[in-house]
Amino acid sequence: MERTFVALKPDSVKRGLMGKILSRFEDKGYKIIAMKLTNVSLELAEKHYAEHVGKPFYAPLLEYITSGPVLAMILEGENAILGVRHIVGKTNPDEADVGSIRADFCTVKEYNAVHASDCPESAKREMALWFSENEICDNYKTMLEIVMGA
Ligand code: FUP
Repeated sequence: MERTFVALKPDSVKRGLMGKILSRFEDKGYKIIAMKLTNVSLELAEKHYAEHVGKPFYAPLLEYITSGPVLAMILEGENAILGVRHIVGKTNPDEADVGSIRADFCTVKEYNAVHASDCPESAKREMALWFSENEICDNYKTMLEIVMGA
């Protein structure tokens, strides 16, 4: 079982798309084990996007991610990192597969609705950056787990 970090960015929150986007992950069967609506400090934004320091879109990216609340979460499931990235779609909505979140809910890569960890190392780093251990609720079973006797 794999865990991954997902964040619905400020455009998703402001446009009232949280429920619709969240349902994509729930419908697929991922288990939500942590979630919070939170304002992102500049310090957290800088740490989160450290790999993009120096790139032309870095400053606007920080401004955007700190411009309003973000719905941060940890999802768990089989091959969750790759599977969630597939549901999210490519960075540029023009290139994202139809049916993916970025294809269906946004038009430009600068405001692309959602973040999802891109590899196990990023997932581990981002989960630790955004959540403390006591915010993780992995002490319950989903209906699927109950039915499967997991
Ligand atoms: P992704 O992993 O799909 O979120 O994409 P990246 O890590 O490459 O980029 C992180 C964020 O930077 C994107 F979600 C949007 C922003 N970005 C731009 O604004 N312009 C670019 O050319 C590339 C990324």
